[in-house]
Amino acid sequence: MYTQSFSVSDGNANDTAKDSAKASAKNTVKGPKPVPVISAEEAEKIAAFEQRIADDGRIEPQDWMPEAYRKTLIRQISQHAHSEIVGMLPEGNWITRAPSLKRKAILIAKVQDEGGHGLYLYSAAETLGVSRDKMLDDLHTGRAKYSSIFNYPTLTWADVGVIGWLVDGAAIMNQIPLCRCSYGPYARAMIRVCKEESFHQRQGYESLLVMMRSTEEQRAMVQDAVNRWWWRCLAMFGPPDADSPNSALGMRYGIKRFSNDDLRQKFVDATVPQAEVLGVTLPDPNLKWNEARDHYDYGAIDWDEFWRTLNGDGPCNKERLATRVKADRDGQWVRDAALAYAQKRAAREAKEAA
Ligand code: BYC
Repeated sequence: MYTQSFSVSDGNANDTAKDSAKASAKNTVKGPKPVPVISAEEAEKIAAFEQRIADDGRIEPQDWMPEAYRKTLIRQISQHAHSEIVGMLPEGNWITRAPSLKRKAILIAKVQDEGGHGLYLYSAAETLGVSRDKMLDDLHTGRAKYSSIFNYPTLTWADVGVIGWLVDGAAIMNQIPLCRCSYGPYARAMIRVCKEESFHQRQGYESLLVMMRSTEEQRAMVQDAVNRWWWRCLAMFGPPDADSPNSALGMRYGIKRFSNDDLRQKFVDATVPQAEVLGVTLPDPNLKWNEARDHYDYGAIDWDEFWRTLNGDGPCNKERLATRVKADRDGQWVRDAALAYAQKRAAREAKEAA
């Protein structure tokens, strides 16, 4: 939790420092290093912001905020939004092949929910002054990240259930604390997202329960899917705390409430009993209850694979990006038509009012 005055200078103070340094460089050839100057007004704004964070209050779009806070939120919220809309693809792939009308209806609703989550999140990011076009351009050109988990293929119907159980389960574990994040629009968006994710997780688990109570072949299909998705889900929480460059800032600003490793541990502890009820084996020989720690111990995650996937070399990176770019291009005529209609309507209303 944030408790102390900032030891890392915020963006605004930095800008002031840079401006002051530039001015000094212009006016003097040599001399002492310029000391950053913050006006009394600026210092007051920083203090008010710090106090709001320390009091666990919410920062709203119209409030003053340090540039570093704005930037880290834009980075996280836009990546989160991209994850939602790319996350529609692996499951969307199974809509035409769902095994019954009921499963098809559930899957369509779930994929639609993910699209909705993307929209709330893009809207929340827009309140920070970044345009949706810019965010999408960053996604389409590979400048922005989206969750590593969506760069893997969904090979069987059991993968769809496992995504619900484990991927959505991991997403909820990460996202519940975000409902208390310091930025109001993000926190409010996350409340609705978490309610829907929790339904997604339960429907995934239920569909796996049905398969586990069925034939030997179906049980084997579920086990195979669990074997392929388990370790990727653990990696979803992000790099170990010691290798997480953004955590310190996120925690200090009340955006992140728990570290990557803490959330990963919570997920393991919650999931092991669920796997037992389901009757599947989690693919980790080192998974053991540790009485002293009051937690499960687990084996080593393949971080090389994680970073490779993040850097564009996962099994489906190229396919996922190409699909998003095509969807955007194919939807251009809809956006053009909506804009033309809005302009026509505004012109008619203006004429009528005149
Ligand atoms: N995938 O310093 P770190 C979902 C990046 S699923 C890709 O620890 P931070 C859904 C990280 O961005 C999940 N990239 O970063 C579920 C950073 O790169 P940059 C989406 C990852 O921000 C079902 C670098 O690695 N959820 O919603 O402190 C269906 C170093 O990491 C990943 C969210 O986005 C990863 N797994 O912590 C549909 C939740 N992990 O930006 C959809 C909100 C790390 O410096 N986000 N990186 O270039 C968060 O809570 C945090 O941003 C993270 C990372 C825990 C993900």
